[in-house]
Amino acid sequence: MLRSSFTVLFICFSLFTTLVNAQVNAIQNIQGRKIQSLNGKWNYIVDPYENGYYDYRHEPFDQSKSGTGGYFDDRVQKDKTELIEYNFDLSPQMNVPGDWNSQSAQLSLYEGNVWLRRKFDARPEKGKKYYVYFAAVNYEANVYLNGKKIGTHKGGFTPFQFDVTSRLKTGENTLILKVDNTRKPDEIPTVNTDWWNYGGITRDVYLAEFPDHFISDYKLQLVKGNNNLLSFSMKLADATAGQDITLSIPELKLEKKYKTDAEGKINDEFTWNNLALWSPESPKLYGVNIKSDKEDINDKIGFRTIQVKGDSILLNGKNTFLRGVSIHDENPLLAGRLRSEGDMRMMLQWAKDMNCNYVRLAHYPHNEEMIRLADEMGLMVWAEVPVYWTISWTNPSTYANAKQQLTDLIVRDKNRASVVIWSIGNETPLSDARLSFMKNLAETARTLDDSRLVAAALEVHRDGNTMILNDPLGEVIDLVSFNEYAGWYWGGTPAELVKYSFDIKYNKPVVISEFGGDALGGFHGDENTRWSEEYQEALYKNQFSMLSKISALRGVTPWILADFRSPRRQHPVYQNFWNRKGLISETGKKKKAFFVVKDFYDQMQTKYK
Ligand code: GCB
Repeated sequence: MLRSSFTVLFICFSLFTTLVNAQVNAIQNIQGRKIQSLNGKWNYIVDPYENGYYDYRHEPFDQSKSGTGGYFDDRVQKDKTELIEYNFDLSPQMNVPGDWNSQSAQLSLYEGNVWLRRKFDARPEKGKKYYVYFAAVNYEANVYLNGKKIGTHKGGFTPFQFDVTSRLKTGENTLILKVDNTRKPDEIPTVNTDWWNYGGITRDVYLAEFPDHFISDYKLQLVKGNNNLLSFSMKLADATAGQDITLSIPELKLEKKYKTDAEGKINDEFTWNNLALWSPESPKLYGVNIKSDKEDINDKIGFRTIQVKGDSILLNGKNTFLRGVSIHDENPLLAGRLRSEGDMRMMLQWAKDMNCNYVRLAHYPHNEEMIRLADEMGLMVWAEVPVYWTISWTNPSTYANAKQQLTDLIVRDKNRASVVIWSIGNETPLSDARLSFMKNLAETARTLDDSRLVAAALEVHRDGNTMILNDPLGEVIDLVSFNEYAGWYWGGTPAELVKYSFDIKYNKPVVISEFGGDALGGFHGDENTRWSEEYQEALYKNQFSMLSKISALRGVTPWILADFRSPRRQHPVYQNFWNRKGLISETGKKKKAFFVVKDFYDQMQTKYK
């Protein structure tokens, strides 16, 4: 008897946790859906001891018998005898989207828990489905609607949503999040990085309305290596057979009619001959429409192929050099995450000013809007997940988390022509455990999307004046992509760089994913004076001479477009919590090295015409 009630209890608990955590991959093209923005001013409470989450015996309130007692109750004092030790109404407000570190001096270095609350009105209609959608929350979110938990999510840069159909009220609703950006060893990323750990609801929040059997996911892209063969797949949120679906591109007078299969899916490949292909020189996007009897979704999609042949990278079949730069998701002028189209445009325009045709969006998924802008502005993209440095390679839940983040990135951006490379990590130290972790990620990427390249930023090892690239992961990925900091962390003065050569084990296109050195904008000296613009300028000139010895060199993404904040960078004069490797300073001024890169790119553009 006792045993069976335990079993029942266990089943109930499992059911509860599954319901609470039920999370499918994020819905494709959220901007193209019926959405209500929940951005704006949110009230917040800083909660370093998680007082609003645990009782004094450290039991979570939301798992207690009553399921109440936490800040998610959003209580206010009803009479003067009542004891309530928090009050959202009287608490300060911050902007969402927005990291908390750049919105309050008190929170600049804060890592921990903050509660955020937004009230909103809704008019739910019968027969419709409703989701709250978060484009990104860093790092762990516990989400409550009208006092009840609707889900939890980990991972600071990818979108997620929860079904709130049964919880949404007509009239006023209260959405509350506990956001925790504490760094932890088993998470992705781990405790050790070189960027600011911006916490909060850093990207858009929406309430989205859907009909029954809505189109949750779709992909329309060219098949690898074939400039005329389109592949179209589509999936309904539930397995409904026989639904009519029309795919059309009015500009091409292309119209295709389908019926969903038993799983609610469509998979098709068809030839189309007069496509104007997407490229940085001509970033052509087509208006694409996908219609069911209940939905009408518009998107803008470009078509191009990307592949590797021997040591060449072929874009639409044409030999290409990736004239790139690395970028963090941070506005140096405001010292916070990029949060508007203007912020993103500024960064990508700076890259274009340097004559880039390519950007490395390091070290984690950037905003979907950033990728859409790259589509529109004509920049190829290396998109990455934060599998960075020392990950817990043997922990299965760490792997599951990395895989989920990679999946969410690919699902979100697989229709963007600009994305040509999925990067599965950066500078991960050699070991067997790491190799199998990374191989599995590479396989995941290829299974989800076989139309792009898979890469990772590897490391070189030195033997005398030779830089050796023999990381076994090089066998698995499509590029020989690696970081090297000759002339900064090792290797003497910039003038000495020319003595180094490379020993690269793999016959694949070489793409240098990072190199560079720091310069404090406006600080001048001779070319041997560390931190001066002249040192950085000489380092870049000599790097380009050194790298030109690699016959298979097919691209570079110097580190980095703009100075960025990092708690690792502590020199009080030159750094002050800023990594100064930017080609553009914290005040937006182009440093001397910027023009060295531009010159090199002008030459490469002519060479690869
Ligand atoms: C690296 C890392 C990058 C750092 C950079 C540096 O190798 O990949 O995240 O910021 O070096 O400045 O040291």
